[in-house]
Amino acid sequence: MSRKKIALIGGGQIGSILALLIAQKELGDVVILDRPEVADPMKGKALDMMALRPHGGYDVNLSGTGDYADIEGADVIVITAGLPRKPGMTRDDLLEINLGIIATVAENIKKHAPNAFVILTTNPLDAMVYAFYKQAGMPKERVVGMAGALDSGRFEAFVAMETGLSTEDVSAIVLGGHGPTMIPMVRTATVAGVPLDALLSKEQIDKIADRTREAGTEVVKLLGNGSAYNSPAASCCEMVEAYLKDKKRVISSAALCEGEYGIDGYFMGVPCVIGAGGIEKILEFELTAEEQAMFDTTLEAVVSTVKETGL
Ligand code: A3D
Repeated sequence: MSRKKIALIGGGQIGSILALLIAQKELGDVVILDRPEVADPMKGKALDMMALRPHGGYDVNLSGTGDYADIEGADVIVITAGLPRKPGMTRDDLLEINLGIIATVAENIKKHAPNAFVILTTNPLDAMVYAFYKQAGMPKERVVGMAGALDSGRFEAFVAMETGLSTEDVSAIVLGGHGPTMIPMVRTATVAGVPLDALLSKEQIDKIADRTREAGTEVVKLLGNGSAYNSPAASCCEMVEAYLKDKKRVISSAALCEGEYGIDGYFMGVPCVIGAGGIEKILEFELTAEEQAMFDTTLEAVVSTVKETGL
């Protein structure tokens, strides 16, 4: 039985951590692809992680490359290629340059690994996943954006920090676009089934929701150069694992909605069942009038960024 092949397009901050996480979980062999001019540094990163194997207790192979021929037949692809934000930049400021990068990536994936399950992180996420989908011509079940997993994780982390309770017991989801209009779903969040409003004041809950919406920007400001990478890599790894192990995990992800939540033809952060079929299902539930109003606002923001792609 051969191992699964996982290609990472972009071996920067997220790509590097993700390679290590995938290796430690032995999800498959990892190919890290970046621009041809940095093929050697990619080979160096991969070799360093090969040398970590005796300490890390894993046996999968890692390799680095600048040549798309090396991703031939990949089962899973995670695209992180593109520029990250610098302090003062919004995600939308990255649109033009990252759009060009995604076009090249889409063309090469179509050629070398058309049967892969593809996860994107490149920002502005909701527009980049749409652009990739339009250009790669792959089925909607196998194209998804990673954002909700991270945003939901941040929400859960802040609830755990504020209550002093275990993150293991916090269950919370963030819906909508990956930007300041995202919707931390306060009403459905619980700690082991106990609703948030039984544990925290309205003021505390509002503060957590606001911090969740701005968590990426908070990290960008503190880092001073680049954006968050550890938690995004872990979020991608969770999605890769759900697919390869057919786990039927429910993970908020940017999936193509065709009627779900009243959205038609846009990728939006919604609760997705991820298993061997890729995005197997989008789970729908009724929103309150207030939540629906927030959903309308986030959809407007996504549509406006997508329109800027001209696709
Ligand atoms: P970074 O460390 O700069 O890595 C990006 C890598 O992409 C670099 O190694 C580049 O050399 C490489 N690259 C650039 N152009 C190409 C190309 N044409 N082909 C192949 N590789 C290329 O960034 P990062 O890893 O920190 O972030 C990657 C992306 O994810 C950025 O766009 C971030 O804004 C985005 N991001 C998204 C989230 C979400 O939750 C959606 C979170 C964090 C970061």
